[in-house]
Amino acid sequence: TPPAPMPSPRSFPQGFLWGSATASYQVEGAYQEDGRGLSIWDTFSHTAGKTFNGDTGDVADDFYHRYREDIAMMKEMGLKSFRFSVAWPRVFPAGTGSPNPKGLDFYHKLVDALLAADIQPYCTLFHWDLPQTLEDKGGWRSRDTAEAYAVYAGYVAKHLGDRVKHYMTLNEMSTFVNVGYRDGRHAPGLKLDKAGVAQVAHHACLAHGLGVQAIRANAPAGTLVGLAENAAAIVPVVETPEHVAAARKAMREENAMFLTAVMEGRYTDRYLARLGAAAPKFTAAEMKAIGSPVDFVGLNIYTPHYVRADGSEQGYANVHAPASFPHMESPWLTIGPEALYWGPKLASEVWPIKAIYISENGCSAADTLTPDGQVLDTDRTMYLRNYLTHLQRGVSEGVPVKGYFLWSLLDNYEWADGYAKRFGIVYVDFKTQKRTPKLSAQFYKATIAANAVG
Ligand code: PNW
Repeated sequence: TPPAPMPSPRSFPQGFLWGSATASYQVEGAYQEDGRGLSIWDTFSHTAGKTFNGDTGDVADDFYHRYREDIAMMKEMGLKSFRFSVAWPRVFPAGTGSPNPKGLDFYHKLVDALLAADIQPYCTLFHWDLPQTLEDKGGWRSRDTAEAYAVYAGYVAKHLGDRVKHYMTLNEMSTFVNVGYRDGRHAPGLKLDKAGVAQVAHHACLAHGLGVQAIRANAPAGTLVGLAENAAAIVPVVETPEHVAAARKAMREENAMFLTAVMEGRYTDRYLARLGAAAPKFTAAEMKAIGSPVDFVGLNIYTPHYVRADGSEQGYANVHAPASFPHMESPWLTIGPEALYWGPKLASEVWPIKAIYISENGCSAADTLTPDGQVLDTDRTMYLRNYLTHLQRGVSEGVPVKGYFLWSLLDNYEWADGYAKRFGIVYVDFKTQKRTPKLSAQFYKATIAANAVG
């Protein structure tokens, strides 16, 4: 029985889409099943010294076999939607060429099971598991990968399009490009120079744009297309007109490499000037494709990006976190709940966006099982309550946020951090695959039931 809704002024509009998010490589496992090709994450995680403890996604949450039970859990929590990603190498084991029908079958079954539970599927077409065969031919350094992506995206949209109405092209271009190709901490583990990184970024943007066009060309009319980007969620340190004006400028400029390019179909002058000779090579036709209109914008928001007005010609200055700034279990995960107010608000002021989804928000925490088998994650609950309170402020002021996907449903494979960092509202014992909803799952269930944050 659902908990009795508490009367609260902090309610969300009727129909607000409460969901949770996952990604193929982080939850599925079954990495050699039904003809799946290898991805750059299989290669990377199987290379000694690349991930914490040598952890891989070979098994992960075994979601490939357990999705029915996990969907039952979602239903019990009252989730209205579920964001999952399709593993490109399941569908095209070599990235291009012949599709693998057995690979797509899994997503047919997943989508059918979600709809049977009255949970709306939101499909991400790329969450970092690039087919290894494509990496061998240059990966995102090659423009061909953007073209191959569009063929793959169109193929999936054609086959799932009768039931999946929302697609996100790429997840977090800024993370997979910068962390995978500049810092080398994520697959494929490269440390390219500035020009190399800028070109990879351009090909990612191009894949997004060509993907939008391919999805529209292959799915029924009315299909909605967007992306899920972890754009810098700019927050004015102080809420005064001058700092807010500075924040608006920062929103465009700090996101020039990805979200601004996609929203405007151009790189900002400052971005190109900053790169100088390292600026990407591009054509007008490519920029037009990159700027293909989207139906919605997904924002993955975890941390605040503080700025202040500083009287400079640029119009703002970044304010970096002092050493004592609080963070969650992952050191990068600084706590700034206002990011869920300012991020979507500034995005909707700077660009003409019809609909915004918070495509990810959540946190890692040092979860432990009590002797009687519970996980009392008051820290994660605190984090969620605070962030949702600020999201509610925005929605009540008219910021067009239509839904929220909590990252994540389950503890899962946290990339280079392996299984050491837990982001789920459901605890997973990775030896037995036993699921235990945490206290934060109760909080989320009550929030959904009340359609308000208490
Ligand atoms: C996102 N940062 O990654 C990804 O979309 C998920 O796959 C991931 O599990 C989740 O957030 C938690 O990390 C990020 O350094 C990785 O700011 C790093 C950052 C942000 C998001």
